[in-house]
Amino acid sequence: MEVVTKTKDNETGAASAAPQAQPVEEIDGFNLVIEALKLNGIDTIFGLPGIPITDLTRKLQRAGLRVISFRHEQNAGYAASIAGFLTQKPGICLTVSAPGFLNGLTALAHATTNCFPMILISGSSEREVVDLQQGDYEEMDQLAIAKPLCKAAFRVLHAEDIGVGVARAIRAAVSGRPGGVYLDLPAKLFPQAIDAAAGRRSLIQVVDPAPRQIPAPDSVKRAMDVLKGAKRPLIILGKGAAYAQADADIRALVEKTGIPYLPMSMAKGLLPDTHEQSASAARSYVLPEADVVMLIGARLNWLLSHGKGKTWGGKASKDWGGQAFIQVDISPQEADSNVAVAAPVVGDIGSCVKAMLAEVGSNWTKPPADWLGAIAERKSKNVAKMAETLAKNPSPMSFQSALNVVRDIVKANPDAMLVNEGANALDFTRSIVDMYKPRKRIDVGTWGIMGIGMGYCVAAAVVTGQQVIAVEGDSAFGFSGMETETICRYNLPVCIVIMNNNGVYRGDETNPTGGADPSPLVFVKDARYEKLMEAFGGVGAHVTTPDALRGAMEEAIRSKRPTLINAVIDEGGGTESGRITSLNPTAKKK
Ligand code: ADP
Ligand code: TZD
Ligand code: MG
Repeated sequence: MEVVTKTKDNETGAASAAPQAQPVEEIDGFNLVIEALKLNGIDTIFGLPGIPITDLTRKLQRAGLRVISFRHEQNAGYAASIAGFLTQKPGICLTVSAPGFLNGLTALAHATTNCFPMILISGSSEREVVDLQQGDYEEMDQLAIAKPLCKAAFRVLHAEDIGVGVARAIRAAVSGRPGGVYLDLPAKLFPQAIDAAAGRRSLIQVVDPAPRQIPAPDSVKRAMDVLKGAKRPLIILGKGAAYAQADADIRALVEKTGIPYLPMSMAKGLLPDTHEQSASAARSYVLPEADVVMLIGARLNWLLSHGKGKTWGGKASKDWGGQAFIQVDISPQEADSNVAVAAPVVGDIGSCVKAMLAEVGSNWTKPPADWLGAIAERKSKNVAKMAETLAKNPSPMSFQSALNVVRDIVKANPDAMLVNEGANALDFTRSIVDMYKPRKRIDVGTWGIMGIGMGYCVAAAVVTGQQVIAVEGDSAFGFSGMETETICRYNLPVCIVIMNNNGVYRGDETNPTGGADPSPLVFVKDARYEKLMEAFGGVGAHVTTPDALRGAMEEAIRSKRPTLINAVIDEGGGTESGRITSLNPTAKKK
């Protein structure tokens, strides 16, 4: 701990040479923050320096924490959010006041929406001046602005309260349903010095930050009774199940019951996508046909068509399809959010799945053969159709012919992290590229947000130490592209593949007026994104064939060097909004 030795007289300005002066050890706000974080196992900070936290970033590094400095706070924030998802520890994003804080706020809201534990720590200006609106440097009432966008928000005004502030932020982020927490640290707090021994005593090492939440036995029994009565059962695994790190028990539950399952995007790989019980390739068949659906860590939000309507066999767009839902979730308010839930099981997924496994025992009756057979039939038909498409080799490359290469590379490198954003670049990757291990696929999440790309790449590389592969739409990449410099600066093993179709969804739109401005949906044709990586000392490649793409990806993984591969894709190959055209008002598209 960095302490300052002073004599008591220093504080009154009297000469410290006085013989009766007692030396006292002091510790300041900077060091209390650092010690509080260290005490709670925080070892990595994602952020961007400036007043009033510049010295904090230096001191954090000096204290042995890893400080990853970004080019824009939003990317640091996304990095922190996904670090939280991957580690179950709150990811920390550190920013300056007002604009830096606001730049980080999108990611804080994103963390809350996605149930990822994250703490945004922002420096703030002088309270007295802010509250009287006297026009301080970067003046803003940050606490008030953060509150509606996060799970909890705290401000620390006195050095002796830093321990409590950090402890509360950690607990709020990781306990129950995880989420984003804001911690406001005013500039004046950092140089405040207090007695070092009292300072140390004021720090809190959080005991059991995310306590297990054991489901009520009768709720488990109710759920198992519903499941036992099913003729066409289905399990849906969401990213809450991936977050829970209960991989072996989840796999055992799926395998012992023999129930077909669908992984949501970030739950892919919880069981390998090639698992015979995976119903992914028969999704549009199983959703309307299933009679009992057990959701494990997945919400019935837009990504699951709200559990109703035609997707679920309902007659009209808002009609219930008649399924009985079982919902396993840590949030007691989640059930009945969109349709009735017949059997809510409230608890942490690890405990819930264990309790259900105990009920399954060894003589569980597997689902009826006609249900499994019907799924298998659809699956093999769709898989064969997909194989045909993947085998084609058109020029220019299609999304499919390019992603066939990524599919092989991921298969050969199952420990690699896959980052994915875009529209068509997202949807095609999700359906074509199989995942083999839990928590390897990280993507646009609940909001379908563009901009997570490079922040996620940095965090994935830093937190897991694994090779990272990013499949990026050319538009998606643009939101965080400057972080290629960050990737090079920290020399991270990141291979970015840009599916370059010259625009948002497609690159072939024109200005209907015939004027000089291009369509709002297109970019500079044949942009050479790979030069961006070369500018910072990384490797760039421009590829127009699957063979060249394969060679470049293999070389990136062999060398572990930061690499950007600009994969030229048919500019007419995409559809508007990818797979979610129906959500787009007035778009009746190609
Ligand atoms: P997806 O987008 O994959 O469908 P969602 O983000 O919609 O997943 O749902 C995740 C759900 O998982 C949330 O409702 C959240 O409350 C829940 N959850 C997160 N962590 C846990 C946990 N450890 N135990 C139980 N439920 C959890
Ligand atoms: N801004 C933000 C923050 N998130 C968004 N989702 C959007 C805008 C809207 N949007 C999408 O939903 S996908 C997308 C945008 C701008 C980009 C699609 O283009 P792309 O992918 O190049 O990334 P494809 O392969 O060309 O479809
Ligand atoms: Mg594009």
